[in-house]
Amino acid sequence: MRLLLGGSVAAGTGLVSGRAHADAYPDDASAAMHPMSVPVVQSGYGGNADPPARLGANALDSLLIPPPAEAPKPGRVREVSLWVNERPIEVAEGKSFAAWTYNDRVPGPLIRATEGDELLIRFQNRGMHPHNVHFHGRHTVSQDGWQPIPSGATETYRFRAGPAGLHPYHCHALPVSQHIAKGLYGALIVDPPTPRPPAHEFSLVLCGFDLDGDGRNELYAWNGVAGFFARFPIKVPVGELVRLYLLNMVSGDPVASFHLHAETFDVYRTGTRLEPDEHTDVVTLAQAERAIVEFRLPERGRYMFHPHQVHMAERGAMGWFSAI
Ligand SMILES: [Cu+2]
Repeated sequence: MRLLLGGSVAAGTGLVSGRAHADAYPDDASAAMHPMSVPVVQSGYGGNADPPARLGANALDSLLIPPPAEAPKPGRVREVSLWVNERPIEVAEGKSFAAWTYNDRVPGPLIRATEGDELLIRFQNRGMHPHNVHFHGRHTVSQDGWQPIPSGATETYRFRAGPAGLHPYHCHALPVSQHIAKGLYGALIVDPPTPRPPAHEFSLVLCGFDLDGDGRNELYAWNGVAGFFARFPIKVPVGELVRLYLLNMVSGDPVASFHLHAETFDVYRTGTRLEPDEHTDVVTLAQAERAIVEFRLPERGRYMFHPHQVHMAERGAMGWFSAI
């Protein structure tokens, strides 16, 4: 149930073998030539080359595949270390972005808890500016996290995870627009006490990158690397339940959406209820909005996905599911 990516991933390293992927998918080159993937892929991975390990490590690793859901356990404490670093990251091959990061990546680490778990967030500001971490969802106001934590300082946040759903976390230091646009955000999955049905689960956080500081994004990326899923499709088995945790954290564009080709899906907005809110093929999300979507792909083949703000798709946010 766990790993169904294009390419093979060496456990714990995030390294991806594009060659193994190409063996399994001889039509890969044609996918890379799709018009929506051209701007990034042609200046990026360049045909059949393996993706650089540093890019694979960023996009894959633990960002795409959530850890398994766990049954509730009274008194369980989940300790999470989050540190802020202000450092350049590579957001496409050869494209550097002067990011502010949680744990040296954009988006920050994918966190998972079960409703009622106590989250103990150990925060460290290693940056030059004041930062913090503010979680969406329900918690006591004393742990809301909007207060600035000075450069070099630490803070601890403690609260019970809830409600069940998908919640963003992000820096709330001023100006918040800048701190989010620089990359300080991530996703928290909170599982309900009775777990959702077994599924092939993937987390996709949509990012926008303003490389030249003109207030407009030049690149868009699911999980931080533009063009990645155009080149390396996400493999899923035909007919089996797929669950996506979708979060839009793009700054500078009023909305973004997730559109799936050739199939429709159930939408659970914010994931806070167990009955779907709608059945569609496009779900639109403003910044910090999120949705859990579920579908089954009925036949072998490639199913494209992308924001239907197509400039985002053309600048790195188009990808594929490969049903096998
Ligand atoms: Cu900040």
